[in-house]
This record gives sequence, structure tokens and C-alpha cells, in this order.
Amino acid sequence: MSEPVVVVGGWASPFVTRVCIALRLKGVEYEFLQEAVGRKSELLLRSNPVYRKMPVLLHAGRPVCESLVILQYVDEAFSAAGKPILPADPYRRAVHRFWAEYADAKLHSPLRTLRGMVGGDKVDAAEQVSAALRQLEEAFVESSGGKPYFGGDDVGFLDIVVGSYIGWFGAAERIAGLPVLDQARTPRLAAWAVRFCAHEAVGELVPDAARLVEFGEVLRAAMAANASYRP
Ligand SMILES: N[C@@H](CCC(=O)N[C@@H](CS)C(=O)NCC(=O)O)C(=O)O
Repeated sequence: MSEPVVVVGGWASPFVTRVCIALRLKGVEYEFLQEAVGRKSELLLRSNPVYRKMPVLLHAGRPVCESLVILQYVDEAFSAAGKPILPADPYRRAVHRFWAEYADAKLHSPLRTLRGMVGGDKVDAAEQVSAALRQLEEAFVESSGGKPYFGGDDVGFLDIVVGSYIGWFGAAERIAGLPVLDQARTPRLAAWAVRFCAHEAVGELVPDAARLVEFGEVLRAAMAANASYRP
């Protein structure tokens, strides 16, 4: 019997979403333990005592933390299952890792401002996201080589990482009333996003923007009620 795989996290987190997509892409069965809004479970705190953040992947009871580390772990630990997530060529692997780190460094913080989770100038934040998406569109052209995905013919590491933000692009647009993933400015990336969400391994795992807008309100209320809670 295979060893149990458990994801500890919340459905709305892009970092959690990407882990679920990777597992589904690999065809790995997993249990999802949904964290309650407003407090962190004992299991989460015990499993990720350093950062105290979701997601945590538990494989045979052993925790793996940090989403980019988890994606690479899933690719290696389940190498016999499904297609590889990272490219086979070491140089292309390095390029995918570079842009994945770029995406997390440049998108997450301004998206939080646009969603009203933290203060800051929303127009400035929208411009930061847009500038990062323009860079990522260039990376897409380079990396895809005319094929549908960053990974080429199929969804790969960089598709999963950037794709996990798509729901929040839409939600941020609605909340802030500013364009984010803009058809006019980044047409190839906008078309890729539609393709990515239609992929069989992705589907409903990228949350719907309207549902995320509602969730944002719940989250802001939880933060107002508990000043030490940080989502
Ligand atoms: N670098 C981390 C980021 C994870 C992260 O920020 N998770 C958020 C949810 S979206 C969280 O757990 N926040 C709780 C906190 O910051 O205390 C990863 O890639 O896993």
C-alpha cells in the first residue's frame, strides 16, 4: 500500500493551490486538511515550526514545507507517476526555478495590497504586478518555444507556480478596480491563463475570482478580530 499523502492548508492560498495541482498532475491521491480561517492548527504549527505557514505536505507523516520545495519533492518522490514536472534539461530546470522565484518575489506582495490585506498604494501595486507579468510574458515566449505552456507541450513547474495566482489576479482586479492580467498588455499570458485553467489537472483547483473576493472579506474580518493573525 502506498504511504499516505496529506496537504495541510487553505483552498484560497496560491501556495496551497500549486501543491494540489502538482499532486493531481502526478495522479497522486491525497487527503486535504483545510485550515480554519483565523487560527492555525496544532498540526500546521507542529509541522512547520520555522515559518508557521501553509502549505505543509505530509508524506508518510514526514513534513515538507515551502511550496516550491514541495513541488520539487513531489516531482522526485513520485517520479514513477505521471509526467515530470520540472524539465529534464538542467539548464531549463534552472531557468524554470529562476522565474518561479521571480514570480513569488514580485507578485505576492503587491497582490496583497490590491486585495486590501495590507496598506499601500493600489495604483503602484497594480503597476508592479503588470511589470512582473510583462517580464513573465517574455519568459513564456522564450520557455514555451511556441508551444502552449511554459513547460512546452504540457503543464510544468513554472506553469503551476504562475498559474496558482490566476484566481487572485481576477479577485484583485475586482477588489481594486484596476487591470491586472490585462489582455492588451500581456496577450500571450492572458491566453495561456485560459488554457492553463482548462487543463484537466487544474480545473476547479484555481479558485474562482468571485469566491476569492468573498473569502477576502472573511479574511479581513478575521484579521480585524485577531491582530496577531497573518494569512
Ligand atoms: N513561501 C511560502 C509562502 C507561504 C505563505 O505565505 N502562506 C500563507 C498563506 S497564503 C500563510 O500561511 N500565511 C500565514 C502567515 O504568514 O503567518 C511558500 O511558498 O510556501
